[in-house]
Amino acid sequence: MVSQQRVLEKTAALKELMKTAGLDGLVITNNIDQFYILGFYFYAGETVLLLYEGGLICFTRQLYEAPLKKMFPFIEVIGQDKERTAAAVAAAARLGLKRVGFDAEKENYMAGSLFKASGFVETDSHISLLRQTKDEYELAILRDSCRIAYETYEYIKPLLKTGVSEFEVAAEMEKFMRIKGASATSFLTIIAFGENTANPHHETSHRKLKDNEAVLMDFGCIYNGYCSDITRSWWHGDKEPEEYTKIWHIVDKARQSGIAAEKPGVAAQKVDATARGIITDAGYGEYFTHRLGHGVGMEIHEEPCNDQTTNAVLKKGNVVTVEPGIYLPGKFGVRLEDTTVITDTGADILTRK
Ligand SMILES: [Mn+2]
Repeated sequence: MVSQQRVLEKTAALKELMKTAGLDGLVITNNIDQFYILGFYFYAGETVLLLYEGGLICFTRQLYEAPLKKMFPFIEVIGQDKERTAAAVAAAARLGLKRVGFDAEKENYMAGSLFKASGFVETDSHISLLRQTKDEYELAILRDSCRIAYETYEYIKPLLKTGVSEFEVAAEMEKFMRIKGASATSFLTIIAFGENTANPHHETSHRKLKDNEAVLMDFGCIYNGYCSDITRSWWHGDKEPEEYTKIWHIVDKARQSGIAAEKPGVAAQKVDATARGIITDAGYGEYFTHRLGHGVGMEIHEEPCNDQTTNAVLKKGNVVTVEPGIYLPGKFGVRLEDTTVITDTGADILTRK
């Protein structure tokens, strides 16, 4: 539950951005953005928020009206089961708002067309910008979310026996995370055995684990609304091929170098280049086929991203993954991933105990 104080802080920060953009109103229709502002989880399409200098109006389903009024006495809550987008447009006119923005990137075609026809203007993703920098409240939750993911790895690793299927392992891990308080997985759990580890986005299957083959798991949970993301790879059995050991250590060095390169003021592109350089110099550059990492928060993929094309510069409070990999088609692959937070002087690993 988010405090009323925090709602006021978030809306104040958003109003500052609105002022800079010359807006006297903003409609918020994305349910994750709404969760960020109110700490209340609406499903997609249920709610329209209208923020303006004088207040915040929430057009939502009838059934939420009473609980929301109780939670947020300073918000106007209007419960109606239809035409909420039109109601927000009418309210903006009634309030005499001159320049109301909507987040064009996140809007669906129907609502966006109505907003445009009503004179609303397309704006940048102001809330996405705010969401990039995590405050102490959010970091405390992200630490818990990432710790649960790490503990799941520690729990499952000794349970991996020859003959178990990828689906069985995924189910056991997901149950463990739920019991720890997670509401869901943050994406589809990836469990890969043998040659499946060479596919970076393998779809978990009925494939059974054999003696002496590679294991890769990439997973995370949503805990109090915030995602975690971790990947671990190891060899199952006592006949680990030399090449597997070799690429594991290269990837681990790339992971450590990437994290060591992270600090405020550093270009995210440089973090990617640092880790990628380790793999390229070792002769495996063509087998590292994806970006180094991505932001993590209320969604599993957010800005900023550690990749080769970004203009992002890392800031204190960004939460980003570092996940280098080497994938040898038909043989095996290794990916090692930690979720990290940018601090005053560097980066801390969150996916640990
Ligand atoms: Mn990831």
